[in-house]
Amino acid sequence: PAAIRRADYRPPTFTVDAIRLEFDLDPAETIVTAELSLRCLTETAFPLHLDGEDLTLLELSLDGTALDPAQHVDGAGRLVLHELPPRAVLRTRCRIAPEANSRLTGLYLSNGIFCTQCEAQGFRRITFFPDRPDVLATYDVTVRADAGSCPVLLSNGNCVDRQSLPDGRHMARWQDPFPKPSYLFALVAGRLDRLADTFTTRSGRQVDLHLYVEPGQAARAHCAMAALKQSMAWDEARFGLEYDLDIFNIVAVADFNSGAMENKSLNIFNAKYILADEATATDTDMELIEGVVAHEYFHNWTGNRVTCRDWFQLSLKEGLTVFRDQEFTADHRSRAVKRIRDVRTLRARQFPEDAGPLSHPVRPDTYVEINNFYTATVYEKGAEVIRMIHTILGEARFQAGMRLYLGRHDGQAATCEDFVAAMEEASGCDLVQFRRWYSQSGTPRVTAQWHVEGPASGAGPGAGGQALPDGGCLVLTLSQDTPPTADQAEKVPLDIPIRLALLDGEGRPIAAWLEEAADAAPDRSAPGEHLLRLTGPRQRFRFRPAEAQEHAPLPSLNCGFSAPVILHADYGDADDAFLMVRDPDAVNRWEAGQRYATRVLLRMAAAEDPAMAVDGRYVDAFGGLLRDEAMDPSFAAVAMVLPEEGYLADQMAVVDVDGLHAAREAMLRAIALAHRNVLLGMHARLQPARPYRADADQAALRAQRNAALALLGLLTEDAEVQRLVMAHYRDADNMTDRLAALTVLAHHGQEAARNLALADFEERYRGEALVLDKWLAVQAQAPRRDALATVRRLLDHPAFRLSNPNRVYALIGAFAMRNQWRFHAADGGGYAFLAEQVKKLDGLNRQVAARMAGAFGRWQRYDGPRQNLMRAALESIRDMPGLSRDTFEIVNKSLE
Ligand code: DPP
Ligand code: ZN
Repeated sequence: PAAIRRADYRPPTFTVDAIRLEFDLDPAETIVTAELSLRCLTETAFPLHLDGEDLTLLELSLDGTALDPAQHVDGAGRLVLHELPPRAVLRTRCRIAPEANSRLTGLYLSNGIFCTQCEAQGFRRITFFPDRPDVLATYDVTVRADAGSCPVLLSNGNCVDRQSLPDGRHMARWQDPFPKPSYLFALVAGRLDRLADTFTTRSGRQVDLHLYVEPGQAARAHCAMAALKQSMAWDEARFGLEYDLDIFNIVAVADFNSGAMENKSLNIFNAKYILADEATATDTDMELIEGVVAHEYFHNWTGNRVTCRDWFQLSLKEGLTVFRDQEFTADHRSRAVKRIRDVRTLRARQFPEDAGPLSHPVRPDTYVEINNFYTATVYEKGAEVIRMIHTILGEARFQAGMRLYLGRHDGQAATCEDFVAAMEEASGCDLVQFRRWYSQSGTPRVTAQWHVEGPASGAGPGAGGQALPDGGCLVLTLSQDTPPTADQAEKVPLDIPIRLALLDGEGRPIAAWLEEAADAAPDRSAPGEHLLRLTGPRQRFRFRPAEAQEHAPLPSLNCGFSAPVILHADYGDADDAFLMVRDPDAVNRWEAGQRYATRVLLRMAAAEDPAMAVDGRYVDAFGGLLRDEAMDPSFAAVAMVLPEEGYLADQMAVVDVDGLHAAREAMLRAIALAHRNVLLGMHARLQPARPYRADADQAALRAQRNAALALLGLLTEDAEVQRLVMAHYRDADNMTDRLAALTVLAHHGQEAARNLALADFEERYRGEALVLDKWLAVQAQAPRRDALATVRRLLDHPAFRLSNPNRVYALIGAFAMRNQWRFHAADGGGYAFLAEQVKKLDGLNRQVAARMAGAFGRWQRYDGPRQNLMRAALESIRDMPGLSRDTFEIVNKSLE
């Protein structure tokens, strides 16, 4: 399959001003009639190709003259017109088969509900069309279906007509006044229950909010509805952006490839990101639901009103909208903890992507299959790029830039360059070098060194290297380099915004002047904080404290994770032990603990017997965290989690799978043993209110208490602790607590307790597909020697279905991506299993297959025997006859 290049972009030769669509819905044979008002944009526009895929063209006419369908469809399935007047009306009648559509793109059936997914290129599976985001048309859509099986008929925009038809059918007609690209088209028809509410915008528009779910599920839609209203209010308050129609619909379906889709006024969601109540969803699920509902709603401006010129610009809408949803969550939950979670996600998913065979810039230059580019780089790193612009400009100037960008490009298909240009113009800030973040792949490494200089000499360490006398200064040297990546050998220096503070011996920020501050933007964050811009390969910054200091100041660098870089700094264990309790920047306080743990765990993994090499000083430092009762519980909960095995693996030249696992388990056990009573006390003290309340404060208490439980759970032979875990499971009045205890029991419990809990959970939630996904995932992630055998057995469980993406991610994905120890078992069983599943999936749902194949991406980082096994697995996939373009691209790049 041929690669598509950004450099080859050409504007369309024809556009479609308006499209009228008529659907006669039927599971096996749906008839789609389309009338396109075509308009020529250039002198020579022929031949015109309209995209089409898996369509049977029944009739074709141009300006009322019938044409022979057989003469106008080429070998690639496209509709070809050799001659056209400058304006023409093209009418097509096509047949499609929704019930045979297992790829879940285009028009398909989910539990008997007709629904669509058109991003990125699904519309061509519905009708012939220039299926590219820079062709914007108005849509007029008539849907006809059986009234009994499809009482609800929805499309974008406003409903303008609704009538009964003969033969038990009925119709609805929808018109969307906003011109939109085809990827934002949506249609839903089926039997659905509705939760209704309203929202009045600040200019007084009353908007009907309708949330559609499978019958009987409406009571579980309240969390999503509340999130929607909160999002609408927040976007007005923080970004000044209002909703623009009188109706906003959300539909939740069971079978969906991604999280959700922002179709104009008719968002379609994976039910996983809508349905929640305390009995079936955890606090984390609810936070995710809020975030996804917000994300899709925010797309109405950043994505829909201003869309992307081409798919290389995907981050224009995704990076920006992720930034917006992150800020939404930060503004009404704990900002620091939200940031820590996002940093963790970035490191777990994006840094490895940048360092592996699938690396690509935020704005890619080439792709084979666009669906493979809905990546952590485009989304999460894209959001980091927006966040850095926000950091450099500050909120007020950033918002001015947003107003200019949206005002200038409203109704258009824009580029990343358009966005940066607007930010630059509105703020007066120079972003010339900064633009490289869009074009350069790879994670920059920033190295920091510092020393004290005395007043007289101006060189060498200050008195004794410790104190900083009057007139002395702290010299900080920052250097950057980006290692070559699979897609780009040459790298250039980036414009990296580094927030930092200098801390005194008590951890308080010192007031200091930055000398030679030419590159520094004015300070605008916390007092004593500085914002540096590292633009060259190596720069020195001299800070002169306002007063003499008894101790050499300790820099707290990259506060709030101001730049998505890998920081190598001069910190030792003692510095980190200090910073993990004293750093006033919560993100860096967490960071210090993680850095310290990482160092200790890597040392342990390298030892002959990791369990014998436990670092007692780290265990003590961890105790300091646990005993700090003043600590915000939501922060404590994240600070009590050791770096994951996958992250630790990324820090090694050659991954030591077994050593890392042994080291981490040994450290967890040592912490639990040493601090057993503190943890028991924490578990007893942090009793959330009963009955259950979902709010953030209560969720934080549960999170910290469950973090204590998870540590205690390592004490498998401690009868008192094990009774406590069982009681925690049994007495839970919500899913957060029940799942926390189930996880402890399934991962570390003794056989009898483990089986009891797993059987109870299975029985209790029989028929609750989304809850049983958790049950599948817990078992797939178990650090147990029999994990693969269990996963294989669960493939035959009635709760599992290979055709449903959520089931696949819960079982196969959890095993391959979140059970590093077992997936990478030395016998290669995990690899053979994944290859088998990818091959089965590819014929069913190529997007999901390609995503699963990505789990092999890091194969070159393992030892020789494992590399051979993974390469063989990849080759066996690549050589499968009829392999999809999607999976081929991932596998082939991995092998290159
Ligand atoms: N555009 C979607 C989203 O990220 C992806 N399906 O919201
Ligand atoms: Zn999005």
